[in-house]
Amino acid sequence: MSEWGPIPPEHPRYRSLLVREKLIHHVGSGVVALAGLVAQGRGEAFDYLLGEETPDFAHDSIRAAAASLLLARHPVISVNGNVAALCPKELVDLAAAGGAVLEVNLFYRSPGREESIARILRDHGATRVLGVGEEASATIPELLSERRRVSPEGIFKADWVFVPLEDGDRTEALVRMGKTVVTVDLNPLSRTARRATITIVDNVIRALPLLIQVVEELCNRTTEALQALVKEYNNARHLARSLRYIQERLDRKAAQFEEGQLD
Ligand code: PTJ
Repeated sequence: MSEWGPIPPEHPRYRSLLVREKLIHHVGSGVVALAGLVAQGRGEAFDYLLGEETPDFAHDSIRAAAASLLLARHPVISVNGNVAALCPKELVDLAAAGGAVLEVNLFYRSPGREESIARILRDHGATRVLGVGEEASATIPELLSERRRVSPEGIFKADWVFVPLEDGDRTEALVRMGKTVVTVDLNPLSRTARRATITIVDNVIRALPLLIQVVEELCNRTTEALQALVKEYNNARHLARSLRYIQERLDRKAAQFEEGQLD
């Protein structure tokens, strides 16, 4: 139900509108920051350019991300307001499949938000959620935003951190600390996309179920096989591929439009 009444299922952008409504609802519940709506709008614009489906090249980054998770000794999934609202169950399932710890980490930290996000994760089956209140007592060096406050048992000592929809400063800081940083970002030009070790250019809603599936598929592979998957991945080349994908898709669209085909 939107503010204006129910969204008709036959609306051409029904699914997209439902996602928006979910985020708007969670601004009200205190889970999503107001700026989370701006972030979603930016994501939607890039999703249009990708054709609103997981591009073929994204599967390679998902495979490398899954392999790197299975190789990690202390993997942590960093949860912000947007991802908690959009895919809470998938975050919990990914943590279970990959033996990772969940930690709430917010850019816009305000009283009650961390607790609301931890509650959503627990409602979806999480038994341990770090990063809430005083537990986030360690500091990421050289970082000024509230994201610098992390759990000493979680992000601080992690060797692998998953940071879907992240800001560039923290990605850079985590990489500088020697951690493997995996992100999901629809914008291949963002600083996070460029600085992360592995960037999945896709909508987090589509990417997370695929990532869980691949983690489950790869979990019995040998260390050498997993290392080979990570080694053959190159993030810069991957981002170049994503830009070419968008460029070629737009060229095809432009040619269609020139012929008067607007569908
Ligand atoms: O909950 P908080 O306080 O930690 O704040 C979370 C937000 C997302 C508001 C904060 O991290 C932020 O301001 O992020 P940015 O700098 O706007 O970056 C968000 C990035 O995520 C942008 O590059 C968007 O294109 C991208 N994005 C937005 N929605 C999605 C997405 N990528 C994948 N899937 C999405 N659904």
